[in-house]
Amino acid sequence: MTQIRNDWKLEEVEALFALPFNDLLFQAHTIHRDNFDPNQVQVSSLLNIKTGACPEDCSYCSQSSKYDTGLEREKLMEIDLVLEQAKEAKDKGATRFCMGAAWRNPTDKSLDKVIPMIQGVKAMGMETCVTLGMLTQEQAFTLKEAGLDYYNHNLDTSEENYGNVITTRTFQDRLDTLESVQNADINVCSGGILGLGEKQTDRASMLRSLANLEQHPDSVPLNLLVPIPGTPFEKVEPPTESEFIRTIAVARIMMPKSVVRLSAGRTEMGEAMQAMCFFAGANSIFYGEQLLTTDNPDTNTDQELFTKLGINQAQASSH
Ligand code: SAM
Ligand code: DTB
Ligand code: SF4
Repeated sequence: MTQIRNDWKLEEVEALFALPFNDLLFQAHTIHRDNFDPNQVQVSSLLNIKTGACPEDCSYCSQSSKYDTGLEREKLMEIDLVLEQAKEAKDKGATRFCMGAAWRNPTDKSLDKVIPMIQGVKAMGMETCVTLGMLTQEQAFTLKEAGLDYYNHNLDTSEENYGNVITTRTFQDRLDTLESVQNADINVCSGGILGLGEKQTDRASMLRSLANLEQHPDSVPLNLLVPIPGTPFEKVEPPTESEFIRTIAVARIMMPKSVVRLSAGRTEMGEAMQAMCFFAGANSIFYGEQLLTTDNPDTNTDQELFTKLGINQAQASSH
């Protein structure tokens, strides 16, 4: 039986990273098989409902107002357009629709506008997810009442590396929001980005923070940085393929029942790389031509990949 742990020590996580690649992958894949159908992948589609002019200074992001990335700012989208996009995503096979906003935090007034979007998407029979920045406890309860299934809020990097990436909020702020979301009994989606100039120990530390949460995140997105011209991290050396795959494998071992999402960065990954990520324990992707502001593989390419690998798409679970 799989044991769920919340007491990982950094040395233990580093020891997993240090295993020979085949031993690490074998261990991760065995745990994956014990807990999931190894040939099933969940697909989520993303929509940026409010673009740009974000007051935060996240050094990787196209939407921060601190950097000139050439992105046009846009107001919060009208609900009809959002639901049209959700319908399109559903028709293409997505089971979850995730709406993102370039906010530090939502105001209560803006939250009131997002709620009918959540309800509209849910009424279509899709799972709902939003990522709106920091939340108060009260706002988390409001979202729960609205029927929200998942809240995405990434730790992004290790506590130790956090100040090199973002200075307008703290790692603790992120943990506080995750706590409010879990208190409200909303499923947590939280992960991070690789390629922020972090060391392997930072990756171990980030996964440790996720796995040592009182409850493991239900979903763990692992993003490969999409380099954005104009941001401080535009030219950072990316991790190697094996480093990225190792991180997925370690996440799978530490959080055996969480859905691990192979997230941003897939346009730069070939078939074999993605196949290795699925073997290592990834069982979800972002699906659809756009992430938030950058490109994602087109759906035909992803369908072909699934066919070649014999992968089935998971159905939406009833919430
Ligand atoms: N503003 C909210 C927040 O930061 O929580 C929600 C939207 S924000 C864009 C959602 C997540 O997208 C970030 O936490 C980060 O992990 C990811 N992200 C943003 N830009 C990225 C990039 N260039 N490459 C990879 N992941 C990125
Ligand atoms: C997550 O972990 N990755 C998604 C989603 N959660 C919101 C966002 C990826 C953004 C990639 C860069 C962009 O398109 O702007
Ligand atoms: Fe704003 Fe989120 Fe981008 Fe940070 S990651 S600048 S909070 S939109």
